[in-house]
Amino acid sequence: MYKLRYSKASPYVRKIVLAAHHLGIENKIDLDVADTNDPADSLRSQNPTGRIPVLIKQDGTILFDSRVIMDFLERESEKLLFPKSGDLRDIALTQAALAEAMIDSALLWVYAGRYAGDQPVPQLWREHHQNKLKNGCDYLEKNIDDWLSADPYAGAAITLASCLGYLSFRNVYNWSEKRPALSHWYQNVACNLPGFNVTAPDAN
Ligand SMILES: N[C@@H](CCC(=O)N[C@@H](CS)C(=O)NCC(=O)O)C(=O)O
Repeated sequence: MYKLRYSKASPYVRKIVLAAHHLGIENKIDLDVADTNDPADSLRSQNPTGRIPVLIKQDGTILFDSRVIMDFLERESEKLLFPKSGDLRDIALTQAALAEAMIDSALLWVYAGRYAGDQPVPQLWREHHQNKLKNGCDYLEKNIDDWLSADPYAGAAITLASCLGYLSFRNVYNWSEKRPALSHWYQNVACNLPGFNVTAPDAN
């Protein structure tokens, strides 16, 4: 068994749990809620920057961040998250990297409000990240059919599904408006990923 320091709202955690479902090893993972805001949570002794996800192996070895954990889980299974080698691997990892960069912008946007205290969040900062999300979604709208619809690379599809789910959950960016191809992909591919419903950030 592995222990996963976890929060249901976290898109990076969701990526890991969806990956475990895809690999068929979700039953090997114990979810252990972490409070990233609580300095007393043991999380900081596991990951000095206090971020989740963190995976703790049976022998006590600690792994972070989500890319490292995904790589480890893939090696623990018979299935693949990304092509093993070659150009297709580079392409699939690049697809996942775009979705991760969009998650990063979404988190920075959310945290700007959360940690502003009584100061207003600079409009420039909000726009900076909204523009990245808009450009990322415009790019996906044009390319999603070639990329991910026919036979998606699981690791890339999982990361993008987590990203789009988080954008909606936190009302960061209305990615589906006037983006029929991306909306179609979400309904037909993302929503059918194993574990999609149970890992939704607003699911009980
Ligand atoms: N690059 C990291 C990002 C992890 C990350 O930012 N996690 C967020 C939750 S989604 C977090 O722990 N935030 C708390 C903080 O930054 O203090 C990964 O892939 O695991």
